[in-house]
Order: sequence, then C-alpha cells, then structure tokens
Amino acid sequence: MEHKITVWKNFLLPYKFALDELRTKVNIMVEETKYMEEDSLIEHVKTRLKTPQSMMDKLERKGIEPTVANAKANLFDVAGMRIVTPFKSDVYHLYELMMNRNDLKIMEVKDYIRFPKANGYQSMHLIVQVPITLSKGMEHVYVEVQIRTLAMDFWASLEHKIYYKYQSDIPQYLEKGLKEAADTVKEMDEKMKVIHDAVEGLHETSTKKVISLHSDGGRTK
Ligand code: 0O2
Repeated sequence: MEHKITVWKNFLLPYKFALDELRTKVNIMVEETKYMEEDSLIEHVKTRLKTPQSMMDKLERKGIEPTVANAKANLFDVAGMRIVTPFKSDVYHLYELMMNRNDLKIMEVKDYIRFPKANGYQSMHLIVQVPITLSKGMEHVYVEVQIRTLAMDFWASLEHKIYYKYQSDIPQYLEKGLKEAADTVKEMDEKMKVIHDAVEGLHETSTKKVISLHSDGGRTK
C-alpha cells in the first residue's frame, strides 16, 4: 500500500510542475496586458491536482484498470487550473493570448459559453499541453484550464454543491431555478460589460446602451 501511494505521488509531481509553469505564464500574460491596458484580465486563479483516489475512481468509471500508466494515457484533467475573469471578453482575450504562445499547445477547446450545457453551465474549457524541464529531460504535461467570469463561477459553485447534495438527481424546481439563474448570469455579464465600457469611455455606443438600460432614460440617479 505504502509503495502504491509513493507511485501515485511520484506520478503527480510533473503535473504540479506543469501547474507552476502555467501559473507563471498566465501571470506574465496578465501583467503585460495590465501594463498596456490597465484593467486586469483576471480576478483570481485556482489550481488543483486530482487525488490518487479520484483518479482511480474516474478510471474505473471509464472501465479502465486504475494504474498510473492508464491515468497518464487517459486522464487529461489530473492537473486543473481555473481562471476567473471580470468579463466575458476577458475569457476570450486570455484564450487568444494562450493560443498565440509558442510554448503552449491547445489540444482541445470546449466553449460552453457560446454553447452552454443544457443545465445552463457556462465556461471555456481548454486542454493545454505544457512543457516542463526535468533533470531527465523535457516532458509535455496536460492541464485542464477552465476560464469563466465571476458570475459564471458563482453559478457553477452553487450548482456543483446542489449536484453533490442530491447525488446528481436534482429536484425539478431547483433545476428550473438554476436554469433561470444561468440566464440571469448571461444577462448580467452583458450589462456589466456595457456599463464598464461606458465608464471607461471605450465606445460611444456603450454609453447610449447604458442610458437605454434605465427605464427613465437615465435622467434620475
Ligand atoms: P472536478 O473536481 O471539478 O475536476 P471528463 O473531462 O471526462 O470528466 P467531460 O464531460 O468531457 O468529462 O468534461 P468537461 O465537460 O470538460 O467537464 C469537466 C469539468 O468541468 C468538471 O470536472 C467540472 O469541474 C466542470 N463542469 C462540467 N460540467 C459542469 C456542470 O454542469 N456544472 C458544474 N458546476 N461544473 C461542470 P469534474 O470531473 O466534475 O470534477
């Protein structure tokens, strides 16, 4: 048993390094953009490594023998990074910055923002290949990156809690409530962006849009 745990711990080490490397690269992208545009592209970043138990469970669910070799070949979310941004446009800006780097390779894109899941879930998912240099040479490690706005993240956290509480069998009234809340999230993200752009004087049209958000034509405070 002791030996088995050591094997899984050693297996996880390159994934930890890949998260460290990717975090540095994201920091550089964000700092550089901030220097040029002042606004920060991100609110916060969280990383996590799957536990050996959850990797074994996932492999078993897929009908695969739970070994480290199989985990390496079949699991692309052993290392996960969640980047939370203020606005939807920041999600796509970050995605573009990542795409344009020649030290990262985007292996898969799932755009649940343009195409939300049936339950209302919104997020941009990327599988990113990150190169790391070890004493034995270079390795390419997969990291699952989720990029979403604060509002989308708020929704996803609550939905996740409910999903686990009800063991995926969510009562219909809660499902309906979550779907409505997801529509509100979408609307809020759009409104906040319009207001932000108007304040920053980015677009004349944004100012007009903000005025039209006020039922009284924006004449009263
Ligand atoms: P954890 O602990 O959050 O990582 P797979 O990658 O094989 O598991 P799939 O469906 O192809 O399966 O992956 P997808 O769609 O890219 O989603 C994987 C992760 O996205 C999930 O990880 C969640 O973190 C998140 N996610 C996907 N759909 C939803 C959703 O409807 N609600 C919420 N709250 N999160 C979602 P895990 O594996 O669940 O666990």
